Amino acid sequence: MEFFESIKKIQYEGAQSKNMYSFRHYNPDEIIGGKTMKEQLKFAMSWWHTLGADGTDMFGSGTMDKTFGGKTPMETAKNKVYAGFEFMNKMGIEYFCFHDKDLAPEGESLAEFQKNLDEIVPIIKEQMQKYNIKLLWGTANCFNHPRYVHGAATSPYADVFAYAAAQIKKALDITIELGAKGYVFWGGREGYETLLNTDMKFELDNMARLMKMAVEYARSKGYDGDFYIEPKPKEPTKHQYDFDAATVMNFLRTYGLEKDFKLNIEANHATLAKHTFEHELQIARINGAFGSIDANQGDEHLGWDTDQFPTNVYSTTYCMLEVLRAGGFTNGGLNFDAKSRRGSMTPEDLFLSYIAGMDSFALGLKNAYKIIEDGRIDDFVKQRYSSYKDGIGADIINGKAGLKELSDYALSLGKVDNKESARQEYLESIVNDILFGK
Ligand code: XUL
Ligand code: CO
Repeated sequence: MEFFESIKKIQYEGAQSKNMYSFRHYNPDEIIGGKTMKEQLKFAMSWWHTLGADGTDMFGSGTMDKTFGGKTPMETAKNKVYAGFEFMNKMGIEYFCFHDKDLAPEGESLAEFQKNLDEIVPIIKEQMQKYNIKLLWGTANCFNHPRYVHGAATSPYADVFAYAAAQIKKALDITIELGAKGYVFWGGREGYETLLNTDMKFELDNMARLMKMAVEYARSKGYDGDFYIEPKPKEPTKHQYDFDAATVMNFLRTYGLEKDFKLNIEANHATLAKHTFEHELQIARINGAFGSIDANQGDEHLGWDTDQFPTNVYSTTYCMLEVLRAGGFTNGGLNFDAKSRRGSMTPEDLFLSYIAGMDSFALGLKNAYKIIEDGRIDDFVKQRYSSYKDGIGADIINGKAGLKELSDYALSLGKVDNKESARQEYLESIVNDILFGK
């Protein structure tokens, strides 16, 4: 059965094409920076948005039919598998990501949920082999059900902690079974609404405990991939413990988890934390924790997580600059944690949305590579710090000069003025010339 009959496989046609059901910029086999675009970008489909999100929002019900013809929850779950693989195949997407709950209905009990998963996972495995599509990462949804109202690992109630542990164990089993090299923790309810009822230290300790258990369990099953934390400052809780990349790094080091964990950086989460996407990526990179990316964008006028498809090419350019500087993806990739707008409700919109996102990232990759090749920005930065290359600067770096020596040196200098320009506008113009100059 074909679910998207009106759509043929999306092909690269080049920038001159006016066919919006083609890639104008993403040419999977074109080499950029020594690798094919496909290898550099490692696009992944998010199961939840793509096959699940039906346009429901705080004020209205769904505008899209995501049952894929299923008459029962299990039939829908099975049809989603076939629809999802048809979609990925037509888009030329080679990876996907899931939450346990996206794949199969929870039913009436944990045992029933696990039984349902055991029925669906072999179908997914068979489709993965058929289309040569891989799993980028798996995760457990420990935030949606009312039992998680006060948290999962950070719940004050031990039974809830145990339930989350059971979900994570099963999600890890599936992730390992399907051969992924990534497992994500996004702490949707791991935060607080008010400190008046919260023991923050206890909750943070428990969050680390559950992560340690996950690492120990997965490693005992031979899993050699990465674990990721996905930072987000707020929403759904008022304050989330995984606030931003720097906060998460501190958490990982405090609890000795930094060897097993990297970061999964999401664009819209960065902006909610009042950071740029590239800031969060750079924090991950300079801490040796660059892992994977949830590709989307927020709306600068709205203070919540809109999960829009990324079309801002400056943002994809600065993102890909960070990815290239990090040496590219290893186990991670670009997962479209993005949904078509509530008003973009047809199946065609799903394709158009993904094409828009993939083409925007293809442009970002090409631009980022050009910026590196051009070299003027990197040279400027290098030059800006060149006073540390020799003389007193080198003594500071090599530990040869302490406060006493520096004080003596400074006294010998007389007046110290700093008239060096930071040249921000000049650098922004270089970026524009590279992006838009002929
Ligand atoms: C929520 C979010 C999640 C994670 C996975 O804001 O980004 O979908 O990516 O749980
Ligand atoms: Co995400």
